[in-house]
Amino acid sequence: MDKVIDHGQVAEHNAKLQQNLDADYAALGSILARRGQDIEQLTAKAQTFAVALPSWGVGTGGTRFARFPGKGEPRDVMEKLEDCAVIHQLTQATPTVSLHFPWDKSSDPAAMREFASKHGLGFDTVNSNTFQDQANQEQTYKFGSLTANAKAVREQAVAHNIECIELGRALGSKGLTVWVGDGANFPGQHNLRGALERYLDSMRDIYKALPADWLMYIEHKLFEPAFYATTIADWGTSYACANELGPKAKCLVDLGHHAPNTNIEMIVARLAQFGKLGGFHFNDSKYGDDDLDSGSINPFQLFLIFNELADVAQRDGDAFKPSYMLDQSHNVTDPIESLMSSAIEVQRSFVQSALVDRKALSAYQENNDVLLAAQTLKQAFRTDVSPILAMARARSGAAIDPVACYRATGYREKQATLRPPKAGASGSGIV
Ligand code: PSV
Ligand code: MN
Repeated sequence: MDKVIDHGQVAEHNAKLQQNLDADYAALGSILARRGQDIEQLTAKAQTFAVALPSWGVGTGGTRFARFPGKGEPRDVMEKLEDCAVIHQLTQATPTVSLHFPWDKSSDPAAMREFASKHGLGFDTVNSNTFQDQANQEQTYKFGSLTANAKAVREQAVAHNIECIELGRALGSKGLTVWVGDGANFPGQHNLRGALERYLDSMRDIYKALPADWLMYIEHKLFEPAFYATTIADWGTSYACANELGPKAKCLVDLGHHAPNTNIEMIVARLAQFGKLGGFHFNDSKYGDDDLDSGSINPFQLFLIFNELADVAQRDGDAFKPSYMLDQSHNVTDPIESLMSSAIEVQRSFVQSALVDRKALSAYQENNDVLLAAQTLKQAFRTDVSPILAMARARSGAAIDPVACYRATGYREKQATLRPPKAGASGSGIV
């Protein structure tokens, strides 16, 4: 397997940290043993964890006001894949990349496939983009895409989604995520019910083009860019549409797409209960779609979401496999560092959720012992599983401390020389 970073550098980094890690791991192992938990089993579980990287996340993002490009950021999809390979090499937690079209449309998909397979990467769900106009596009999405009044606009948006399926198929993807910014900015701008009817008609046409082994993920978002009434604003609408469309349509929960204080873990439980939980876009936020690193603002919420997923896994077994993706935008951090940190934070919640004593929790719930039920969750959440995560990485050939190792390699500085800014380059896609 080819490596972007010299394997010797990772080994040298790990050698310096291994002794301390062994001591921390042994200490945590005895704490967990007292609770009847086997650290080896938890480490093996951590090694199975995987979350997809958003191709658009390796570029420096921006806000509605400005974008401050970073040094050595990727200028095309091959360079994005190179950065994704670094993230996976140092974490061994991100084996797939989620592409966004047309941002990642390449004239040489064979080269993409070759690079990916040489570096142990696969392609996750593909994402369509009808929230922006592209150069030389015939119809504008100014007044909507899949919901537009004009049939020609809707047809163009449907055709783009079908093209995304074709592009993804050639790369080995198995799903299409559809997020539209469609909606109204003013009361009266459009007929609320009519817009959803048109959305469903368009989605039916896309659904028909799905290969047999593909899923379609409907991503909802409370607001922005349509501030008055977003057509697919909430999980209820997403669920109703997924139901209308059929078994291959599922709901995707992006953590940043809800009003502050929304109980997202309850949404997860509801969608799972009715067989429509398809997957996640992990990120964190203070206010709305802030696209911050996972676990940076509200790690307890992330843990509670994984606690619900552990409950579903206990009920439904291994058959339940929601797709995990990161979706974040980096304005002030190095995107590679942020994506590594996020992958590890999501993995942390995954492992912590396995620490919950589910039998005890059920008994406390049964007996209305509210305090001990809450403390059962808190005990798992408060347990620092960092040695488990680091040991899982060390055993999988990744870095014990990915950010420190990455900085020591000087990768970013090297890219700053190798990748001088070029006009028209597709930095991150997020403006
Ligand atoms: C929209 O805010 C979103 O979460 C969707 O997933 C998009 O595809 C992505 O961000 C990139 O803009
Ligand atoms: Mn998203």
